[in-house]
Amino acid sequence: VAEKHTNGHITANAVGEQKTDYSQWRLKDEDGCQTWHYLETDEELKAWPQSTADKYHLGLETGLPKLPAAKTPLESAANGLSFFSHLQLPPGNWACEYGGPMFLLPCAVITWYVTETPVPEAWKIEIKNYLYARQNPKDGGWGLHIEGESSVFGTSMNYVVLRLLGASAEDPRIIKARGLLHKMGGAVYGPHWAKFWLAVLGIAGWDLVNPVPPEFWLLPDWVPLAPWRWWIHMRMVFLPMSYVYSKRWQYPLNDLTRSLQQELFTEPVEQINFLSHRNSIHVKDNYHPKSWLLNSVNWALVNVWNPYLRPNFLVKKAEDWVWWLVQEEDHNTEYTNLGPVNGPMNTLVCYIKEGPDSYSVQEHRKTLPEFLWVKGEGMLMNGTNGVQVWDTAFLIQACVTAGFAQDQKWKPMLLKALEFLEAQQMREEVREQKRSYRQSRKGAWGFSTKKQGYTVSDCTSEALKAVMMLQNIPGYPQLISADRQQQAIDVLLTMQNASGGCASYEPTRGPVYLEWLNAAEVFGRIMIEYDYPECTTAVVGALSMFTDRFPDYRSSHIADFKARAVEYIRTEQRADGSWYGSWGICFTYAGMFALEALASVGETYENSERVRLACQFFLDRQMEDGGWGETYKSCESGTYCQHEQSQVVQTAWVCIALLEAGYPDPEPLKKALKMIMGRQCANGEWKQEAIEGVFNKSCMISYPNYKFTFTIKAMGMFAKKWGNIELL
Ligand code: LAN
Repeated sequence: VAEKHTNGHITANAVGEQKTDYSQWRLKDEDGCQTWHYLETDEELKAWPQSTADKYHLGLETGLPKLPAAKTPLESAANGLSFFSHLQLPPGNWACEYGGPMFLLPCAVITWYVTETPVPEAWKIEIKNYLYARQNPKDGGWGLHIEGESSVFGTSMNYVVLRLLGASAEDPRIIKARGLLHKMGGAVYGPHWAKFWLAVLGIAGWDLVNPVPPEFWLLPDWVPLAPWRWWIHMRMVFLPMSYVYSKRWQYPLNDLTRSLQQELFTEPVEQINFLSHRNSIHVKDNYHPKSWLLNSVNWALVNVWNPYLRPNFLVKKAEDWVWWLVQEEDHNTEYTNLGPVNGPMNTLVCYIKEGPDSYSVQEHRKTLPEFLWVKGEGMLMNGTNGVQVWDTAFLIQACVTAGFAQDQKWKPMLLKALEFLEAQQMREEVREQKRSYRQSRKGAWGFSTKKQGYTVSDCTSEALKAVMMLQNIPGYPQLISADRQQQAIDVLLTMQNASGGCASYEPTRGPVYLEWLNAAEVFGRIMIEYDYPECTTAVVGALSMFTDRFPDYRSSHIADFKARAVEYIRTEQRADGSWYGSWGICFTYAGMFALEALASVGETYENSERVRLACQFFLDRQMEDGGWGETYKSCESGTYCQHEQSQVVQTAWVCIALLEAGYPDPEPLKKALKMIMGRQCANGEWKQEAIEGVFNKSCMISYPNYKFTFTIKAMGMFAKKWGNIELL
């Protein structure tokens, strides 16, 4: 196909499909804040050469050399590390695509559109390319996540994105998507969040949107339903959403949005009774149907409270309080915000409240790009502003486990990684911690960056473990003092629930029946924090390692915490020996953590019936080729769902699980490691396989660096236990 040059080396083929020149993209990493840049001039290109990491992430040829073929697990691990080491970024961290969810680009693109924020041409092109690449070939739609079946949420929202970015209504791919959308009943059958964005765009009336009353924020703190008790991701989305809802703010209609009104619905827009579609929802979108309680509350709000009762003074009070909380969130995160949904929504709130050229809106415009990522398929939106701390911590741990930390060859890389963790530890509480309902954070680590600034129980634990492991090795500097390690422990000790388990960002604050108010439809278990075996195990591990080094620091508190935490892990085990995983897919992920927790208190195959049962659960599921493979359906359904292909990452998880458990027979492990080694490329790389992670039971998310970190760890553990024997 003939290609012609346009501005900025963007090319278009004969059918008008555009593509940027991938040799012009660069990833910038400043203190862990990652942004992609499309360089346009020759001077820029010369001054800022493309790195190996850039090339790798963009799917370009890296030119990394072939390595001597690995025969033993440690050789394979070293080859993997050799490849992975080239992807380390200057501040010391690793980056990656963190895609999967298909409802995030709409948040950003719709926000840009209604706040009239210019979007660079190269971005528009690559966002469209990504969405086309991810369009389900079968029916032309999009699902909740990249591997999911088409839904109204995915299809309507991504359809809108494509059109806002300039796709023609007559493009065959758009026609196909529209056809599917109509077959599903049109955009009125989308979930709450889709309806919200349609109302913001002015495409639908606010009547279509179930209530998001800011008044809720005025409930006294003791009320069990008060929003401060909700899971942080829900309340921080509810917060700006309630402001926009209260204002009934809409973007003025224009030709494009008027046209979308005709395209997205199955009947002429003038004839649609939006109010009657408040609860319309397609089965594919209805993962968590609304409860009768929520339906009744919504009914009362729509029919009684809003039209007759809602006093103006209360509305003002609620909006003011919400605005204050939005400002605190913006301030505390330097406008990065907790996540990719509340970030765009806070932007919109600032725009409504303070105007297009305000400082707050300008800052938001600068930080939103931290969520975007470019890969071979185009530009997508990450689930967080990165996976910096998390992946870096695991890489350090894997290297120490495999004995690589003593090797001079890897020392500079690991030192850099340690420096990164040092820089990313949170050193201060947020201002107004109590009033803004924030968990303590001094000494903690988050998942991505210090700037984002949210404590996560297991991120703090994994980072602290990595620091302790490395600083324990002669030759590494004590970058993080004993004091600072103790601060991390102080935070962790605030995070245990009455059950003994640990949740993610905060101890659980609300009752389980809050789930009856789950209005999102597309997600399960989102309203409060729950106990997670994964998070609990990480904390147990950090506490154990810490007591080995500082036996006198808060020792009785730690011992009590650990005992109750491990007891919680025991009670979470299912009758078949397994544990359900909430953040990785699924039983293979949680089982690895649970067996680590049990091993940390000396409970192993030799002395524990439950550990033997857990091992058997895995052995029963080992595949012909020695690997394990589980599909994301496990997370949705709560039962182990066999993947047709074994997966490198899950196989590594199970190997780690069996090694933690002290499983006495090396044969299944050898078979598994052989499979992993067999999949390794000549340059040490492993290729991406099925998606690894999950949240809220229904949405999958990629952890592409796991194929390096967990394989290296598994090989290292095996070699330590059974020797670095030749397997291939
Ligand atoms: C994450 C990513 C990391 C993850 C682990 C650390 C792995 C976990 O052990 C604890 C929970 C945590 C921090 C987590 C929580 C929910 C997140 C932030 C995500 C899965 C990444 C994306 C997701 C977020 C909620 C996406 C936005 C969607 C909404 C429904 C608001």
